[in-house]
Amino acid sequence: MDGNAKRLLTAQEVAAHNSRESCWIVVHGNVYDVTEFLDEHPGGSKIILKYAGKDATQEYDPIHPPDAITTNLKPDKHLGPIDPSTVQDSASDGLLSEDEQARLARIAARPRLSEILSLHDFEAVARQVMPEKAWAYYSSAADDEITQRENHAAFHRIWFRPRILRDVTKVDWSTTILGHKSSMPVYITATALGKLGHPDGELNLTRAATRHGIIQMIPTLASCSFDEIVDAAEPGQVLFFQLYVNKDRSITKRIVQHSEARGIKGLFITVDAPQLGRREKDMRQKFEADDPSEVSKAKQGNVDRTQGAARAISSFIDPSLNWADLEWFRSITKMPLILKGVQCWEDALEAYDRGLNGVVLSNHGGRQLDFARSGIEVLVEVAAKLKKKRGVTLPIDTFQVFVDGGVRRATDVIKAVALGATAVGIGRPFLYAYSSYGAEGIDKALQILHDEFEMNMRLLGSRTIREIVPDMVDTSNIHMHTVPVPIDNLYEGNYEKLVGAHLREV
Ligand code: 173
Repeated sequence: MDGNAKRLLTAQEVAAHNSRESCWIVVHGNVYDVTEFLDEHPGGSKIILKYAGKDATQEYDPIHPPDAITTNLKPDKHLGPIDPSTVQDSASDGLLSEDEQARLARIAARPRLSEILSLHDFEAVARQVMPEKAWAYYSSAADDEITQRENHAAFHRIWFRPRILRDVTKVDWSTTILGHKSSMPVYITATALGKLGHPDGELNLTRAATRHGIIQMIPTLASCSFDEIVDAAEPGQVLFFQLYVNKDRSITKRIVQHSEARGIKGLFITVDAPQLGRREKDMRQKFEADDPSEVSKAKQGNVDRTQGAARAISSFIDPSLNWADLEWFRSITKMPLILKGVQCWEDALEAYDRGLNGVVLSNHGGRQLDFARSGIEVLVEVAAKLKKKRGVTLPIDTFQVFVDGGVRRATDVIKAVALGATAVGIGRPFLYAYSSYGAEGIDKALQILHDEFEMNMRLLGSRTIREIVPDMVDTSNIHMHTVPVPIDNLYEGNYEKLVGAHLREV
């Protein structure tokens, strides 16, 4: 709060400032002069001007945390509270609904960051404090969400065989990914619409990646522009790029070559999403808000905004993408090419035979084909078949195998590394960390992972990543999907049950 006492403003006064020349808006009962901010708004001026002279709270909420406006606008632009008695119909004007008041109260009641102990904790907080639409978009997965839960559960079917009496005074969990240093065998994987959770969106991740020496994969459908993200990186900071292939290949060519020119060190071509899966939690939200992002540039033709955020903006993705196209990618870029979304050993070996630089064994966080197996399960068969049929023992530098999906602990990462993965992608947990606590949240999430690595490497008896070997894990049950495992309370407590259709209010 700034020191000056502010007088109450009337709705009529606010309504007079309804143009580009003088633009006031109301958010959460306070009036702001956003005239000078219009062109700085990351989501563009158009969306603000739609609410010039009016209450913008309902539009604002799904895509910004409550303090975004107060931190981004200089104090002299905070004009003061609106006089509620001058607002004709506060319900229809969207002044602080009961739900919103309750959410603000929950934000105020967040645990202190020092009380956050695991990545699960961020999810528990995010679920309660994120705007409903943002939570629905991030947390949702395909159909019955069986694969999403299996991604996590599959790690429970792998058990450790620790080694003892090794001098583990010093342990080092740093590694290299596609030849680039990483402080741990983890990278930040691509997730769309980063600003739904926080106004800085993906930049939270870019900055944290610098601070913690890890690599971020920039998504095609980031809320921030590609160049904004690259500009936010430190000189020399290694970034990868996730690519959705556009039906218009000239657009794809431009994007790929631009990313190479900007120094991107690996192109991860998404191959598990010829069509976006049905994410019913998200679809029930009817994503009608103007999207906050660069994403709009990727849209084509009539956009159906009734099917959730992702489906609304995914029509440009080319379902005709096939193996033959990969030669074209080779002809337009020298970047390492990695297929993201490989789900069986046959396709992994095909990628190997065709000279790709790697694969991500992934089912897109359970958001695509429900009942696809987890990446960690597929890793077990890929490693075995590479050995048997090609005489290759993972990990190798020329064909790196990555896994993502369901990772919540360093032990999950260590299991993947033991089985031959170079590194593991983490997506949702980092979104939840910054959506609930901003930049400090993501710092804390990475610190937790570092702490978990240190302890678990000691307890496992491996001093370096190379010393985490297949003999240290028992995967004999990995393919048995019915093996009972103890209930994982932290995970299950956060998991939001799918619900069926609601009756309309009549
Ligand atoms: O998983 C997703 O939500 C995703 O990848 C996506 C794809 C297209 C548009 C928005 C998100």
